[in-house]
This record gives sequence, C-alpha cells and structure tokens, in this order.
Amino acid sequence: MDEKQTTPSDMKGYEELLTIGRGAYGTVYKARDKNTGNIVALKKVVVSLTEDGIPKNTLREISLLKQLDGYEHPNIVRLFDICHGQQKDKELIMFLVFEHVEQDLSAYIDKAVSKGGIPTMIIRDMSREILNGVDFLHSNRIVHRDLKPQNLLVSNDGHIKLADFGLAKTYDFEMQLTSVVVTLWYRAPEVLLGLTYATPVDIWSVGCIIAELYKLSPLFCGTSEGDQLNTIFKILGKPSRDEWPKENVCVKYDSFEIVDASGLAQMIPNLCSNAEDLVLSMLTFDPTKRIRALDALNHSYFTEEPLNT
Ligand code: 0RS
Repeated sequence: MDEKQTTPSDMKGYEELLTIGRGAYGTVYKARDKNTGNIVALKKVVVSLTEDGIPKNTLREISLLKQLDGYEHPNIVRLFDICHGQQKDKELIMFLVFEHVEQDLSAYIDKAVSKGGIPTMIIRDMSREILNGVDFLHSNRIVHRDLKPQNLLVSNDGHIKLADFGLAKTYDFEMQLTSVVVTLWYRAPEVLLGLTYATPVDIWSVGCIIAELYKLSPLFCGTSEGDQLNTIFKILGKPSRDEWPKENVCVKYDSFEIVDASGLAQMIPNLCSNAEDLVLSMLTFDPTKRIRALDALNHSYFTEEPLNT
C-alpha cells in the first residue's frame, strides 16, 4: 500500500470518522478516541527522514508545540498527543492529536450572513480573542504565517481557537509536493513582494479578518500576487515612493497605477471609528510601522465603550 493512503484507521486507538480538510499541511481527520470515546482532530504529517533520522527542525518544532500546550492558552487548540505511525523508506508518518472544535470562522461568517450580521459586541470579543492567541504565539517567537477564517476555529460556546501553526519548517518540504490552491487574501504586502517577513504578517491577516467580521465577505480578493497588491492599493491607496521597500524587490513601484483610494469606510459602512482606526493600524504597508498584537489589545476599540456609529 502506498504511504499516502495511510489513514488513522491504521492507527490503533482511533476510529476515523471523516476528513475535515486537506491542504498544504497534509490531512486533518475527525476521529474518535476508542478508549475515552472523545472526538479529536487528527493531523497527519509526513516527515522526510534524513541520514540522522527525524530532522532537527522538526524535532524542535514538535517539542515547542508540546511546550506551548502546557500553558493551556484559551485561544489556542489543545494538543493532546503525538503518535508516530509507520515508517516507509525515508518517510515517517506522524499523527498530532488535537482537541476537536466543531466549526471554523469561515462557516460562522457564512451563517451570520443569513442572520443579518454579527453583533458588534461579539465582533469585539472575537477580535480580542484572535489577538490574544496571536500575542501568545508571537511571545513564543512563532509566526503563524497563514492566519485566515479557515484556521480560526469557533467553539460551541463561541470562543476562538487558533489552529494550524508551528510546523512551518516541517511543512515547507511537503508543500512543494502538494498542488493546493493557497489563498492570497490575507497575505501581507511584504509576503506578496517576496521580502523577508516576521510577526507583522500575522497582524496584517488579523486586520483583514476583523474587517471581514464586519463586512461578512473577504476585504481583499486578489487573483494573483500582483492583483492582490492592486486590490489592496485600490482600497487603502498606493504607498508613496518613500515607503516602497528599498531591499531587492523584484516588483517595480511604477508597475502599479496610482489610484484614488476608495477607503475602508466606503467598503464597510458599519465599521465604527474605533474599529476603523484599529484595522487601519493593522493594515499599515510598512511592517515596522504596523501595530503589534499587545498594543492592539490596548487600543481604544477594546478599552472604550463602543459607539454604534
Ligand atoms: C471547506 C475548506 C473547510 O478541530 C474544524 C477543526 C476544522 C479542528 C482542528 C483542531 C486542531 C486543526 C483542526 C488543524 C490542523 C491544519 C489545519 C488547517 C485548517 C484548519 C484546521 C487545521 N473547508 C471546512 C471547515 N473547516 C476548515 C476547512 C473546519 C471545520 C471544523 N475543526 N478543523 N476545520 N487543528 N492543521
């Protein structure tokens, strides 16, 4: 049997119920722990072995994931266990056993459309929880790199839990093999420009996600890297020549037309002024000037009584 066909059913102790998702990360299954009857999320990760066995980066990442779980952060999915499956040739199959959360934020937003939107107090609580989770990752020097409504999980009692982080170096190898369409909509400009990047990329994504909680549809829907940048500039305005990165950017400043920014308020009429100010401080082109998670949590949007204007 091909190793790609390995499912949790081959693993003693877990009964596979269904495939939740397939992506650059591998496959996530909904499964039942046969001993406890608990429902879990099983993530299958294929690790390519080197002459020395499991790559050092992978070991480091997995031990960090275990260590982070010790904090039991309320806005991060629990990691219950790590099991290794069979080893075939130069590959080892590992299963990460996570707490199962019923719904993702994209499904939650879809449902809210027919309900006439998300109450502003709920948006504020969710935004705070997302930033709390992001601040926790950043404090532990983890950059999520791919925050989006599909990997922000919503528990039955309405709390946000971040998933799909911490295995960046392990994935990158596998990612080249998978031909999954990755969304560009939450990507920061520095990523789209192919520059080096760090924690500010997650803040950009959070800005896009908070805007989406108000708008109920994605803010920047580009079809390619260039089109994504154009879409951003059409709404926020094109950065000045001064702001354009001086590092070796392959993309030319002049390749983007100068347009009159339509503005966020135009796109999202129900955005209050505090929310607009916070989102704009997250959607700052220059990553060094972008607000950090901890400062965002102390923004007047969270500390002042909300105004319904
Ligand atoms: C239509 C695109 C979407 O419990 C879901 C869970 C869900 C989990 C869970 C727990 C811990 C993960 C998932 C996880 C691990 C990579 C991941 C990537 C994305 C999301 C979670 C990941 N398709 C349908 C709805 N959907 C996302 C795909 C759901 C719905 C409920 N419960 N994941 N994903 N880690 N690694």
